[in-house]
Amino acid sequence: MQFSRSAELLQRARKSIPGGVNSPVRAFRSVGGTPIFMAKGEGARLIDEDGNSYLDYIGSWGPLILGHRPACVIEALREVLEIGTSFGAPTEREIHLAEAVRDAFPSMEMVRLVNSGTEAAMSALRVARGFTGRDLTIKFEGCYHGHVDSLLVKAGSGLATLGLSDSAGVPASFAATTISVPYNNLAAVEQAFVQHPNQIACIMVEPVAGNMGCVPPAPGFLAGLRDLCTKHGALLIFDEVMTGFRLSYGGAQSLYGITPDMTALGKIIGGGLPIAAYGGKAEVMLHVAPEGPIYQAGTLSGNPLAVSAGLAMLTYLKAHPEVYTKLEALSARLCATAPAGITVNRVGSMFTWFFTPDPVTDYASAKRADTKRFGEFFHWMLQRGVYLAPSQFEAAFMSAAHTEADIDYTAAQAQAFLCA
Ligand code: HOZ
Repeated sequence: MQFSRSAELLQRARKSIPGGVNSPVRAFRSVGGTPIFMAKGEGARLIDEDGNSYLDYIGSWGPLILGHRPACVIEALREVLEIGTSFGAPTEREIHLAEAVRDAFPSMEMVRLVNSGTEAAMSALRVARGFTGRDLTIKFEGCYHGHVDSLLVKAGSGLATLGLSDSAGVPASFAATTISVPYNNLAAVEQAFVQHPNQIACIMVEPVAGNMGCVPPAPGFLAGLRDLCTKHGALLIFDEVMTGFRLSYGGAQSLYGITPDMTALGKIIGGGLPIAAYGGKAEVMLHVAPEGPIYQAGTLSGNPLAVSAGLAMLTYLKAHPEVYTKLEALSARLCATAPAGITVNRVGSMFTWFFTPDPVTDYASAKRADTKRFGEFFHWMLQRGVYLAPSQFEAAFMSAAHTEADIDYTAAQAQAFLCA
């Protein structure tokens, strides 16, 4: 495979965009080589600027649960173009989307639409602080909640990929409001509550971690967080930006039967366009401006373009529960082929091949993976037309546009690498 056009574009991009990319993981820094510039997506495939075709297991980092350009979303976008793209004023379709979210996530009695997962997490955090009158947050090492200042502490995703534990530019006083503890470690959470009585506003957690690679919650972990929050008067916030509408229509909270106080959503609720949401109990959300004193706003929030795409996606998913059966079957088929020396973590259609023989249950165990070997694997697969996340510390995502033949091809390429 040739990547000469991508290489050329990178040279040009680096002159006007830091690193030539608009989000750091895309730069291939931890796997080496040149990021691939994409020209087109169709179904389960991406075509790059050199004309190479790939089976796509990134799916725009999660939202493309139906693959690229699903007919329902494209049709909705065509229709809305006749009406307008952004009014900065309320529209009826925003109500429909908020109702669809409430219907799928009964814990979200009230919903506010925003534009990205970062905004959703940041806003939920502010609301938790404003509502409780407390300043501290518990988060988990290796979890990532967007590039919110105070949450860039031992964060996963891009920071993990680049080997950074914190970001420059975050004042120490902001970082000091975050207590970071190991994922799946209830004792550490309990200790934090004991050490900071009546100061912890919330626990922010990815109910299935996707940003240190895929790491499932241990049995009892989420229920334990729920109990601790209730006991100590803190809010439990589920960051379901990745898991919402993916692990099931009602997300991880429906899958595991846990009711958080607040939820952040993104990715799928935009059907591939930028939109996100946060919400929770009405008694909490009624503290958000203009009803209450916690300020949060946005010109593009609820714009008709993204709302229409999201609504089309959610409507389709609700009407087609067989999508989830298919995703489960395809993902199980692919992950069943895990060879010796590799640990495969999977929940539904999110999964990671960790290059370590040992269980991966938290950030420390994820970091024991052989990232050099992962980089070799990544390029082997790329050369054979399989596009994986260019980082050991990201999840792979299956789409309903993948076929059994795609899965068998992917599995065969992976086996060939591991047996070579
Ligand atoms: N940090 C994002 C995934 N966890 C990657 C975003 C992107 O590069 O688009």
